[in-house]
Order: sequence, then C-alpha cells, then structure tokens
Amino acid sequence: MSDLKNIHEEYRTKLKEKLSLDQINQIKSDLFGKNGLISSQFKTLGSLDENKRKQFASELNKIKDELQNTISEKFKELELKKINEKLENEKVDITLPERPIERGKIHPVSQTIDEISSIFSEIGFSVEEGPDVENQYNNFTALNTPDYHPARDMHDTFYLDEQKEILLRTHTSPVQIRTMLKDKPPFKIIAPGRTYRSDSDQTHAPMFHQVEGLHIDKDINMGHLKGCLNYFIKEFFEIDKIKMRFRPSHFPFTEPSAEVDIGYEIKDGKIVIGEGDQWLEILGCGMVHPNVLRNVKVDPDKFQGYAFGIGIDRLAMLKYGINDLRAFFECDYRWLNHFGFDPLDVPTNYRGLSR
Ligand code: 2NM
Repeated sequence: MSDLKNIHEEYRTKLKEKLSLDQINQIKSDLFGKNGLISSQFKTLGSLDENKRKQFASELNKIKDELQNTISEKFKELELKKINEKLENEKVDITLPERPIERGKIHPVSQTIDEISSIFSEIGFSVEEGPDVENQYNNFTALNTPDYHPARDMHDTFYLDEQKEILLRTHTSPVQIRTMLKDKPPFKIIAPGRTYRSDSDQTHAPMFHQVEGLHIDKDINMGHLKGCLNYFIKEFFEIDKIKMRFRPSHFPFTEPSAEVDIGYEIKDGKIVIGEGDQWLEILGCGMVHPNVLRNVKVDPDKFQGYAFGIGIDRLAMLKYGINDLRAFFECDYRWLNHFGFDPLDVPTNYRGLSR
C-alpha cells in the first residue's frame, strides 16, 4: 500500500514539471512498461487474500487511470505546442517586396523578322514556313536551277548525303515551291527563316537569314513589284522618301531579274539611308520564270507574278547600327543585352509581332 502511495506521489509531482517528449515517454515506460512500477503492482494482486485484493485493486486502478490521463494530457499539450510553433514559423509575410524578375531580350534578327512580317502583312502577304533540311528538287530543280549550275557546287551547298539528294536549304524559295505545290493560285506569301551556304568570312556566316516574297495572280507585272518594294523599304527604314534603283541581274528562277539598290550617305560618321549619292545593294528580285510556274503546275499563260529575296541579317545591321555580323551568332550575353529588344517595351510605332 505505502509503496503504491509513494509511487503515486512521486510521479504525480514529476508530471507537474515542464517535460520534453522524451521525458514523458520515459515516465510512461517507467510506470506502464513490461516491468514498470504500476504494471508490477498488478502482478502482486494474485498473492493477496480476497478482501485486501478488492480494495487494493480498486485503489490501483484509480491511480493507474489518473496517471495515464495525466500522461496523455501532457502528450496533447506538447502536440498542440508543436502545431502552434509550426504555424507561427511558416506564416507567409505578404508585406515582403517581390524578387526582381530577370527579363530576357529579343535578338535583333528575331525583332527584324517580326518587323518585316508585320510590314508585309499590312499589304496582304501571309507568312509561310518550311524545313531547314530540304531535298535538291525543292531547293534547285523546281527553281529552274540545272545540275551544272555553280550554286549546286559542293563548295557552296551543305549536302547531307553522298547522292546530293538532301541538303540544308540555300534560300527560303523552297518554301514558295512547297506552298505552290500544295495550294492553288493566287499566292501572296513571304517566307522568312534560316538559310545555309558554305561561306564564312567578315561579312558571310555559314548560316544566315532570308525573307523571300512571292506574289502570283492574273496580270501581276513589274510595276507591282516596284510599288511593293518601295513601300517595304520606306516602312522598314521609317522614312518618307527613298532613292531606289533597279539594276539588271540574273537569277535562274526569275526573268527578267534585278537587284535593288537604295541611296545612302555618311553623315557625321553615321550611315543615313534614303538620300545621298552612294548606292547600297539590299535585295534581289524578278518576275517568276515560266519554267518555275510549270514545275509547280501553275499555267504561266494564266498566272504570273514577282518574287524577291532579302538578306535579313544585313538589314538588321543597317537599321540598328551593328557592324560585326559574327556577333549575331556568338550568343554573348552582354552583346544581347545591349542590342536586344525588351519584350515588354512596346514603342508607339511598334512593328514586332506580339509573342
Ligand atoms: C531572290 C531573287 C529573285 C525567289 C523566287 C522564288 C520562287 F520560288 F517563287 F521562284 N522565290 N524567291 C527569288 C527571286 C529570290 O533572292 C535574291
């Protein structure tokens, strides 16, 4: 009896203290473990006579219940404390200022392609795309460029197989061929994209960008070509007047063919487009050769039209004052940050397409 009272007193006092989870677990096992103090008391019951046993058992059960209840209260207290601490620590402070956003820049070539696409869209051209890897038919044969033509030389074209059947397109004209084979005239399209030629020096990169245009309908003539290109150049360089000349040239896919020069002069060390007595070649063009039309099942007696090809990289350099072509493709972050365009900065005369 007195043994039980001592245990009761001792542990009731202990359980009033501030206890850790480990300490409570220790007390629980001291009392109710296999050989715990309370568990052992139950084992003595069998040796007592009936009267004493009843009384002791009732006493023992009361104390057992009380201590067990106190222990489970203690566990609950600790659990609650843990939850409250967690809630306190993980509270989101919505008054914190946001982290700065690192914003990328649009490459000058992408910007220029968007501007060009926008300008031609305004006069009814739609934008077509095609694969960089082409077959020799779409890139040469369909474009009236015979087997013996120097453009087909290994030194100019990147072939991807021994048979010279598969290649990297040397211009975006195969996109026009694909479009004409797939649809019916009239056609009024531009095809911007990457093009490849085996060429590399100060002013030539093996990969460069072109936009080619094609307008085929009934009664389209060179006057339309001239008006279209005049409009484009004025819009692109954002000037009202432009000095422009057509110089006779030759391309296998057009007849007649011409190269277009625009006037410029150097003022205070800077190039000024549109005036002056210097000439700058900016594109090639012509009336689509009847053989090309026949190759894509268009009757040249019913439909005819013009085509042109513009080098995008040089145009971007001219407009944005960039003088080294190679910097375009070096992916130098500092260069991009300087010459690139902020995607969210939309000027009032914005020409880029929304992306
Ligand atoms: C140029 C110059 C002249 C041209 C021709 C065609 C097609 F597919 F319609 F025949 N597309 N582009 C063309 C014509 C390209 O680049 C200097």
